[in-house]
Amino acid sequence: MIALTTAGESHGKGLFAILEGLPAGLKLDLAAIDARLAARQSGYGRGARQKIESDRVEILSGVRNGVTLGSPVAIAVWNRDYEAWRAYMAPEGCDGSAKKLTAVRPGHADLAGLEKFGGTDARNVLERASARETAVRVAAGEIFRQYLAAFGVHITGYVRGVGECVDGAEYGFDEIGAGRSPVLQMMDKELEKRACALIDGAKAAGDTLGGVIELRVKGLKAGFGSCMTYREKLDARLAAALMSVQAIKGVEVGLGFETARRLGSDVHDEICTDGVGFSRKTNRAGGIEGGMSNGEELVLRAAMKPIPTLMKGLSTVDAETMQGARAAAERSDVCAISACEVVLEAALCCELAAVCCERLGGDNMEEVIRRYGELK
Ligand code: EPS
Repeated sequence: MIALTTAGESHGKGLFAILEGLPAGLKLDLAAIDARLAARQSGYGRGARQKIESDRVEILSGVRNGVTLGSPVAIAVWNRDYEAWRAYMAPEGCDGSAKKLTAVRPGHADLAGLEKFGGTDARNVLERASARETAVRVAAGEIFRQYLAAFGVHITGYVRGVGECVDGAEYGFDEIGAGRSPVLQMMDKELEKRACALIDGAKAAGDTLGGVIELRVKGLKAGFGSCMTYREKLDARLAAALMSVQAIKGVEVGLGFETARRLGSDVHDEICTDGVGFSRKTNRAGGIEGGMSNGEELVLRAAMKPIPTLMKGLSTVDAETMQGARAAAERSDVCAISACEVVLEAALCCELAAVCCERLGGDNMEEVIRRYGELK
C-alpha cells in the first residue's frame, strides 16, 4: 500500500515526507524533482519568501545509488529562512513572543485553528497550515509521477484562468506540456498578459487573486477505482486529494457543474468500438464512470481562492485583546496560481499512485510493469 505522510513548519528547520509502499527497482530522476521544486517557487505574483529559499530535495533513506529499495523513502526540503527564525521557532527552546500573531486573518486557518487547538498565538497554527508545506508534497509527487510513468501513466496540467481572465479553449494532452508558459502556466499568451496585468492591479491595491487549474491524466487503463464502496471511488479519492491542497475551494470532474445545466443526451459519452476494444465519442465524464476509470483521459479542474494574507488587511478581531483590528500582513504572494498548478499535479500523482498500487501490488518495478501490461 502506498501512503504519504508529511511534517514540517513554514519557518521550522525544514519540510519532511515519508513515502511508504514504493516498490523496489524504481530509478529516480533527482534533477526532475528539483526542477519541479523550482517551478513551484516561480511564476508571476509570487512573494518575497521565494527569493530567500532555493528548494532542493535531499533523500534520506529508502534509495541506494538512485534506485528505490522497497523500504520507506524519507525526504527533506530544508528551510533557509530557519536561520532568521531559529530564535522564535527552535523545538529545543525559543522565545516566540516577538513573532506572536493575534490579528487573525479572515480566510486563513488562524482563528479556526486557535478555537480548535487553544491559545492566542495563531503562529502555532499557521506555521503548519501555510502553503510552504506544499514544497515537500511537490517533491513526493514527482517521485510518484516517476512510478506512474514507468508503466505509462502521465500527468499534466495548466492554468486555465486567473480571476475573471478565463481560457475557454480545449487543448490536447501533448499540446499542454509543450505549450504552457513558465510565467503563469497558461496556454494562451495574450490571455496571460492580461492575467499579469490583473495581478499587477491586485498588488497595487494590496489585494490577492486566485484562479482555475485543469489537470489531465493520460494512459490510465479502465477499471482503476471501484463502484463497490464509496471509499474506493476514483472521483471521490482524486477530488479529496485536490481539495487537500491549501486554498482549493472547488473541484470538477469532466464537465462538472455544467452537467447540471444540460440534458442527458448532451452529457453522457456514447460508446463505440473498433471491433476489439471500446472507446467514447466524447469525454464529458472526464474519464471516470461509476467511480472507475473508463480508459479515456482523466480531466479534473480545481478552483483556487485568492490567498488570505492581504497587504491591505481585512477587518478582524484581535484574538488576545478581543478588540477590532486589521488582519496581520507581513509578506505574501499576490497570486500563487502557477505554484498551485505544480502542487495540484503533485497531489494528483500521490493519490493516483496509491490507487494504482492497490490494484497492481508488486514488490519490484518489473512486476508492476508486467501486471499493468497484462490489463486490458
Ligand atoms: C510559501 C511560503 C510562505 C508564504 C506562502 C507560501 O512564506 P512566508 O510565510 O515566510 O512568507 O509565502 O504561504 C501562504 C500563502 C500562507 O498563507 O501561508 C511557499 O513556500 O509556498
